[in-house]
Amino acid sequence: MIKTVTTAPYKDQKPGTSGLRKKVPVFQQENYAENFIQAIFDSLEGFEGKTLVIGGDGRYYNREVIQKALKMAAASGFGKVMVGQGGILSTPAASNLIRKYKAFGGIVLSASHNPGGPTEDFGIKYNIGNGGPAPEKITDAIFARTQVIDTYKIADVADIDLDAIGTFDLAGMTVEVVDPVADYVILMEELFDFPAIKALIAGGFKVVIDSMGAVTGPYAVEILEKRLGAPAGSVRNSTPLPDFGGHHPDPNLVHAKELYDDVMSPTGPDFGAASDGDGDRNMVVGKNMFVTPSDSLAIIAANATLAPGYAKGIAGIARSMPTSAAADRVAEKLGIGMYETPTGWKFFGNLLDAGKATICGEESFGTGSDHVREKDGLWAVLFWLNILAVRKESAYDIVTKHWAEYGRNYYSRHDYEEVDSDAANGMVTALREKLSTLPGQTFGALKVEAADDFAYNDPVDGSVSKNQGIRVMFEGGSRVVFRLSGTGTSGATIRLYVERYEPDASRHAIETQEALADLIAVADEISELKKRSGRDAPTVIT
Ligand code: VG1
Ligand code: CO
Repeated sequence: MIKTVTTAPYKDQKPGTSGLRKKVPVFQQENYAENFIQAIFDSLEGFEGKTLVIGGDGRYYNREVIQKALKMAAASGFGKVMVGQGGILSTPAASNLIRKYKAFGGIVLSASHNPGGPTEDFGIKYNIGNGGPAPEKITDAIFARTQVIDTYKIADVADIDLDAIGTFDLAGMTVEVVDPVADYVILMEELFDFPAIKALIAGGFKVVIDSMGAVTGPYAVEILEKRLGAPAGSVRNSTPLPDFGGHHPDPNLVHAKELYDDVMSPTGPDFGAASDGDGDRNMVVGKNMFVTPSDSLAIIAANATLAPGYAKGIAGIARSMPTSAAADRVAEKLGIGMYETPTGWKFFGNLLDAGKATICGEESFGTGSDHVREKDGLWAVLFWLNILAVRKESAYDIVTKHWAEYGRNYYSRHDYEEVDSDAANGMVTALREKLSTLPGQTFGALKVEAADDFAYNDPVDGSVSKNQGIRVMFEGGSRVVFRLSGTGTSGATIRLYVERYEPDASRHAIETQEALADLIAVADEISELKKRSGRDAPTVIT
């Protein structure tokens, strides 16, 4: 029943910030997905007879790759695979299953916030036994293996019915098709004050969630509508579709604009949220208050004890380097540890496992905690609802009071998408060469204090990750950061991150782009971003 198939390496299977992402037609090449999956298995040791979790965000090609992965797991000697019904598992739900059932690891099929469909994106990522993304040591080994792979093993058997919950045999391996939502809901009910949120909603507080045709639909319907009593229809675009119904499931001010406009209208809902393709991100919007992800992290951390799961307090906070320093001030006040990591959730795993950090976040709409080892979109939404329910104040009041207490970190990210790769690399190289000459230079009222290419020394395992983003820091705490995206699939995406700290509460109501205008101009002067990219404006401003 087990066949060994001869194959040849593909040279382009290097995992990025979060797994391998390519266009669907690339994944549909002969043996392309098989090569990568076999390379994962070949890079692991000791999984004989153990359990693997498999699921995806429902995008185009999800079911086909799940069938391949099941047959290959059987051929490689796994004892059991737990797979979400219909092939569905959000990234945080997959992380939870791995942890709860002590699986050896998991394969999550998703290209997350990238669009889906026959000519759009697909992705494969591997998660380790703690439930989190494989660390660089493993992704490097997987890539090395893809470069020399010459065979893969697969069970030559019929497909499993992914829509039927139950236990099946596949070439001697057990396949358990599970409800993708049930265990996740149990976890959320343990962490948050559901009765308080239910009372808030029963009192007329109107909440909407836009699942953008992606994976969070079934989770959000079960939690918000069925458990918390929000009226039917409160979850929009709630059926996961192979092309996300044409939505670009990136919860930002461009792609979730409808929801944003609705919440901002005087008669619209009181609170809205959107999530991305695989359910690990969140955008949170209160009436007249868009909450930046960096502020969201800080405010969740500052109010953490209001949620039952965090009532005893938090041990530390971790944020990715480009995320604003708003959370740092909260950590300082609480007298707890603060960690700054490179972009990508895989860097939080060690800190969470070691108990150094309880809450983590990224500026890219990702927030999470030690409840799983991934960022978790619905978790963040529930955390906000819990805080709103207990404090009985609006999101607007909560955010402005937070700024008054801690100061405001004005913050924005500018993305230049699908830029010519050589032009983008040229910009980064030129910036690197300039770094040592920048300190001491002045640009208008701004004086450069320090400039570097961020390197991270993991305090738990001692590993070092270099070249994680160019930082130019100015006196007074302002900074600009440049990075190239590691998740895009065509050309290069340049990300510019801009931050200014404003302690003075009388200056907290300035429009963000205005408050950052001089820094944005200096960023362009230092990097020649516009000239080199050939663009006069960013594709997306957050
Ligand atoms: C982006 C974000 C990063 C996030 C990553 C994966 O990476 O900036 O913060 O961890 O996506 O998120 P990059 O390399 O494109 O900047 V997801 O929701 O796509 O799994
Ligand atoms: Co995602």
